[in-house]
Amino acid sequence: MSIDRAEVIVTSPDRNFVTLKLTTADGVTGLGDATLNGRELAVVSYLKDHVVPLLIGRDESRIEDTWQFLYRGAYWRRGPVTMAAIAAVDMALWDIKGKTANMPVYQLLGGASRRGLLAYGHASGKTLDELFDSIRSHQEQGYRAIRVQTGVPGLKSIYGIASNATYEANKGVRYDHEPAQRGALPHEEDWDTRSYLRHIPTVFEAVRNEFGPELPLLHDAHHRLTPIQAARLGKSLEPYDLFWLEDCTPAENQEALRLVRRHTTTPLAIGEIFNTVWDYQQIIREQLIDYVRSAVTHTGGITHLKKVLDYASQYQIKSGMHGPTDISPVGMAAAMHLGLAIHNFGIQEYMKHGEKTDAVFEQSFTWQDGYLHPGDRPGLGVELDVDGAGRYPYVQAYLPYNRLHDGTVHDW
Ligand code: KDG
Ligand code: MG
Repeated sequence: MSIDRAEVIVTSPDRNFVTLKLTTADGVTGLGDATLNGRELAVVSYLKDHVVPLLIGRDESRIEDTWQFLYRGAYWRRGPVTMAAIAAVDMALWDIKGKTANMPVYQLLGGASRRGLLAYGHASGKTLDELFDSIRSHQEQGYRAIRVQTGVPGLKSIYGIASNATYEANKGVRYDHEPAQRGALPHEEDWDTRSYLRHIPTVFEAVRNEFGPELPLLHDAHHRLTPIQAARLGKSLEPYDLFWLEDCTPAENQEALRLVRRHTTTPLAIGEIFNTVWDYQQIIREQLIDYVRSAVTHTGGITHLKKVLDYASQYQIKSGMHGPTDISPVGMAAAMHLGLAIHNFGIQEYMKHGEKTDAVFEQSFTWQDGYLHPGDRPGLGVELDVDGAGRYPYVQAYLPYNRLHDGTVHDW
């Protein structure tokens, strides 16, 4: 057996997705997600120009060997483009292996460790009333854990809240809180850390008063704080018992988390922009985080993220895999299979895709009472309607960026 065909399919039903489709000599197909929000075509080129030619004729059963060949063989290691491309190959090979074995991928990873995956959704609102409505609507949709993002007085637009600009730029087509906007240039947002730090604890106090102590609440600071500011935020949120505070600092400075940890017991989640186990080396070994946020799509696939999570498990650190709308249904399926199988599963982020996306990617997962399950179809359980995908060509889109009031570019 060998890989006969490798196609890179770009489609933009509600937003851009990059999918690798492998076909073996006897006609078994496998899908992998290679979507890198705002930089999609870089991964397309990496795959088409440099990876696809290497895959033709390879034995599709050799997943680990192919991973090492693509990682070590490139000489240039790590980085989001490389690791998204490798992830797509890896997922597609697991998909093929599952179909060949007639088993869902989670069975190949050791079988189910739980009945389903607790998932959290994104509630947001510019005002408290809007936020409360959004939380209630998420509860009605079955969510048992909810991320809370709000507007901050004095700031026009802010991460995590659907802005009118986003909606208009996308010509009325957007997911609830999809931050990438279609158009030739990125949208500018504004930021002020002092206003944010004053406001957020009051929001969580109001949410706890309204919704009680039980509901798991999460919050994403989206890389914007210095270590001492993050420490202060974590401390000020302690009375509201967060499930986690995410990306409190731009975490490439791993040592920064030591300072944050010294001041707060609010659990910390980090890693959606990380792409290898080496990005986590210090923060896992020193137990500076509680949840690993990486997506299968951006961390070299199932093979590599499982290694990260196995390493994390030695320190009682759990998974909290990234699952915004820019992870395609294929990437989400891979996360669900991995999350179902590992022991140290924590929670899964789950933002629903749009109707057009769900029509192009036919999926087997279930969503019931706040829990996800990948389903029992052999492989990953996702099929791509290639003709349908062809009806939605790539549309240029960018993530926004931030400026402070004096015009300085700030972390977004
Ligand atoms: O592409 C960027 C998004 O994936 C990111 O902004 C979403 O931070 C995010 C989250 O926690 O879902
Ligand atoms: Mg995040």
